[in-house]
Amino acid sequence: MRTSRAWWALSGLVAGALGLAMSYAAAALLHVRESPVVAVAEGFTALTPGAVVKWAINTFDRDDKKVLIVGILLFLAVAFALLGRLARRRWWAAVAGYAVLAGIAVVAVATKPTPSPIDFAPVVVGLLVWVVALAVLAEWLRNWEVVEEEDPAAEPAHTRRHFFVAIGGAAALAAAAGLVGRVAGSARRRAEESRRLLRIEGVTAPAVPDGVAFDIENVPPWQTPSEDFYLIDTTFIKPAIEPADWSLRIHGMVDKEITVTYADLVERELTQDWITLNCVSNEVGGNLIGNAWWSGVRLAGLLAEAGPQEGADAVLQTSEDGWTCGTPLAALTDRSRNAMLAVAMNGEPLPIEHGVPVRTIVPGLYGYVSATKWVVDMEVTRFDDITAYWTDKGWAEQGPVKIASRIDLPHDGDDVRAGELLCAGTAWLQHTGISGVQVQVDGGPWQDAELATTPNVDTWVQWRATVRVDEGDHRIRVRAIDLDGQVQTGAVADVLPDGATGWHTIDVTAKG
Ligand SMILES: Nc1nc2c(c(=O)[nH]1)N[C@H]1C(S)=C(S)[C@@H](COP(=O)(O)O)O[C@H]1N2
Ligand SMILES: [Mo]
Repeated sequence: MRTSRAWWALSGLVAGALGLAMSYAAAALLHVRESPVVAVAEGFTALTPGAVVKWAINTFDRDDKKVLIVGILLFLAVAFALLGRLARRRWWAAVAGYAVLAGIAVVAVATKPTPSPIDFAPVVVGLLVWVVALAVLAEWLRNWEVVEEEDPAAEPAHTRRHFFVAIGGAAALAAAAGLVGRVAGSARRRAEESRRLLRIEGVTAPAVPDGVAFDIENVPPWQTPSEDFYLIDTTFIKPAIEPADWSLRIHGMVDKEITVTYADLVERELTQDWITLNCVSNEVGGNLIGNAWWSGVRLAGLLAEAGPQEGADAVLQTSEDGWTCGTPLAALTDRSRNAMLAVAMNGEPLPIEHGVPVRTIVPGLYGYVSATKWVVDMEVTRFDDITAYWTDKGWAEQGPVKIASRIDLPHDGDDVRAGELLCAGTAWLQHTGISGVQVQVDGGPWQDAELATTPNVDTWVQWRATVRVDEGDHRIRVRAIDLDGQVQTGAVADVLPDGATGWHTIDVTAKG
């Protein structure tokens, strides 16, 4: 053993630092709220007895969090160095050590209030980078050892140089990743900060209206909290636009091109309403749907100021990140439809991932043809003259929502008690409205469900029904009827090109 243990320890340290820096950068770029280290620090605080936390706060004052983070980093530095040394003789033990550290981070992330799969990505990135970086460094160290072993007198300059280049490169990469993380993270922090300071005159947060919810346990709430609202977009890095830097240009086939700044916009009369938004990619029974209180400015008025010209039938919307969609002009100018430039969601400025400072909301259209987040440009045009992000990929030009209903209780595969069985769920056809919901057991007669109320035709409606099930396996289906009397079709269609159809069906087993 001629190469010193110190080189192995240093390799472990550098590989560890590179993994950490990469996971930090990944967290910042993916807009995961916290990097793994911060998640661990928070989990640690949550598990620490109150008295100790109080002592820490008293002792370190406002620096208590920094002290904890520095403590964790020091612990990791020692662990990385030891794992590096361990890797010399017991490679798999070192890998297992990294896996344990990653496991701690996974637990910390999983115990956050609303973890989503993407939140785990930084941990995975970190673990992969650790293992690969250590493998590369170990490879060069071993070569160096072999050369020394074979000819102790020889100067192993060649292999040594390779090792130094590798370890220097890894350290430089770690520094670069750390910098990327800092820059991406600080843009987000600035945007968070100005969002937090935003006060929009007139925006309210009303209570959930009476009678809209049955408040049945395990059924999604009628109002979707913003942090639980589904997220769909094509960005890896969410645009972080300061309101002061935002403006919207309305141009194209108009009499007068106009540009609206954020200050102009929020001075206008506000419109506020409950509106359900859903994604064309929502499978039958899926959860790419949410219902929120939106506040904004009606597009009908803004477009009237610009004056659309004869022959125009579409508005090509573009977001700051370059995503596009084509929206029927008529849906935006129709004064009976509350199409708006939304500035707030559930009484708060839009969350960054939901389009702060301004997004479009159009009741009755799927998001992919209407709900542009971070919207900055609207060109009045003709469908014949444009294509947009999703229509380029084979989705339909027009995207009116389709009638749908969902069973939220019981769940597919549940064991239930034989006898009376409470079923509950939601149904929707925004801009038209739902007049009835029916459930069916084992292909029998359709039974009317009870409907909750709705404040307008633009939201989903909750339903409940009690059915009888004998002991054994059963299949339960649901269908909705719209306010024009049209019954939801049972014909199955895929989400591509213009939205899924078919009855949501679940299987349950009733036991005595
Ligand atoms: N800028 C931008 N806006 C976008 C998208 C996008 O990819 N980029 N996706 C759309 C789609 S397909 C849907 S379903 C809704 C989802 O909105 P949400 O993420 O706020 O729920 O946003 C729409 N607006
Ligand atoms: Mo969507």
